[in-house]
Amino acid sequence: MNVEDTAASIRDMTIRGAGKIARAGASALSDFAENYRGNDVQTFLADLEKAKRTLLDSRPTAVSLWNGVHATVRGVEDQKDVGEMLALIQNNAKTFIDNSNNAVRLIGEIGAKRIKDGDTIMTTCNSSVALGVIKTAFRQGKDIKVYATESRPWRQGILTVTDLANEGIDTTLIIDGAVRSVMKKVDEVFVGADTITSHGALINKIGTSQLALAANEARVQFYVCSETYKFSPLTLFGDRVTIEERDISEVVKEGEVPASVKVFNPVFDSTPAKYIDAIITELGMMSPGSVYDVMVKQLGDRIFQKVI
Ligand code: RI2
Repeated sequence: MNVEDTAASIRDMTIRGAGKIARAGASALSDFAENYRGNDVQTFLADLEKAKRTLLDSRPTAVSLWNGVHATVRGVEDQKDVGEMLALIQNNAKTFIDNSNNAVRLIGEIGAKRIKDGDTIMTTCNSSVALGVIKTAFRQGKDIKVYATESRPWRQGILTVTDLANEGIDTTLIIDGAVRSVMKKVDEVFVGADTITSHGALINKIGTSQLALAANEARVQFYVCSETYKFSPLTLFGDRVTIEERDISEVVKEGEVPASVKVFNPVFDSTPAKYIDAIITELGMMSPGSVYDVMVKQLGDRIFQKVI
């Protein structure tokens, strides 16, 4: 798919989920490189910059997209001609996508070990990584039950319960307001991530922080399932994560409330590190306090380059 169509599909959420939009961004740049005709280096770099911007502007919150796009163009300026640049972009994109898929599989295997036979689990929204953990545990023969929140306003919970039920898992859909009440029955919570900051805060679907608070109150383990490309290098340098606000038509129909009523539709929230028991990554299970070290190690010398 070309860059503009990919960006439009990410914006209107036809392509959604933090991992998926990152892979889609990498794939769009790979297609851009494959179809590029021209051999002037400066023109190509300007066209590439425009393509990057189009993708990055599609949705602001999930740093996975930023990391996927930047991993795909890494090293381009060190190549000697456009041909080498195009080959590098396609190669980088393939590496990023392969590593991403592999990370999701590894997290499934690591996370599944936290689930015991007979456990009841809660999840929110529709995280392919958290669902990978739950499905891996089920495929290992563990008898589990899952409560999934509806996740207004987009109701991604419908996708989640459909996926789990198709797998044969005992699945119950609850409305978002039922989280605290149902938490009494739950053994572990598994959620995904859109971004994790350098100080270990989780940015995920709106309502996740309420889930974490309710889990903390009930002494239920709260696990975040996240590939390390959801760790935000931008936050190392003090940047705040932009919380996406979407159109109010996602919340109310036209004319449903008096015109004087304001409607606010933030679609992500922040869960402080102190409410997170562990982050399950492809590098293993870690505390939120380890995020800084992992990020610095992964960035290596690039930490001295301009990342903003
Ligand atoms: P995976 C989703 O965002 C949810 O917030 C979910 O937890 C997160 O991406 C991670 O998804 P949205 O695109 O990468 O529905 O685990 O707004 O699939």
